[in-house]
Amino acid sequence: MLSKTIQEALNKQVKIEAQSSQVYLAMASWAEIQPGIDNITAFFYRHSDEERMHMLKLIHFINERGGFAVIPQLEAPTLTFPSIKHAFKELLEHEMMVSESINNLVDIALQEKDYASYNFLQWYVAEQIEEEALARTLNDKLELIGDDKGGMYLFDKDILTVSVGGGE
Ligand code: OFO
Repeated sequence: MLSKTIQEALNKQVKIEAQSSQVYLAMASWAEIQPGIDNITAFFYRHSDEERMHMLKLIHFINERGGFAVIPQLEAPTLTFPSIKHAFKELLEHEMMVSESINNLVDIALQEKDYASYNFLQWYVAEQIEEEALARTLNDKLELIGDDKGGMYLFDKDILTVSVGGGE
């Protein structure tokens, strides 16, 4: 059985994962109407789907442990971006915020001596390491590319092979 404290904290994370999915969905829709970045567009859509999986995983965990997963109201995401670089910068900042939130949640699980939740959350800890590293790599590449159109063409080509992270 989940304590009230851990249940509330897990539900807060449900909202953050749902919000992440919404944020990347908005990036995908914006990218889709920009010329020549089909693979970047697909990357954002994939990322949005992955975040939905992260949210669902939490929802099932909460409900299976005798809690109640609350489907949250979300905030409006950023809809348009001055450039692709700006969108990826926002993605990195967002992931950093998510990592902080997961770390906080792990702390709460320990304080509550809820070792089942602690164990469950390790998957998210590992996932955040991967997601942050990926976001940093992509931002570094974009920094190198600058305004070079050929570089952007290659970036779009390369991102096709990038794996966004597991939903399992
Ligand atoms: Fe859910 O991993 Fe990104 O936010």
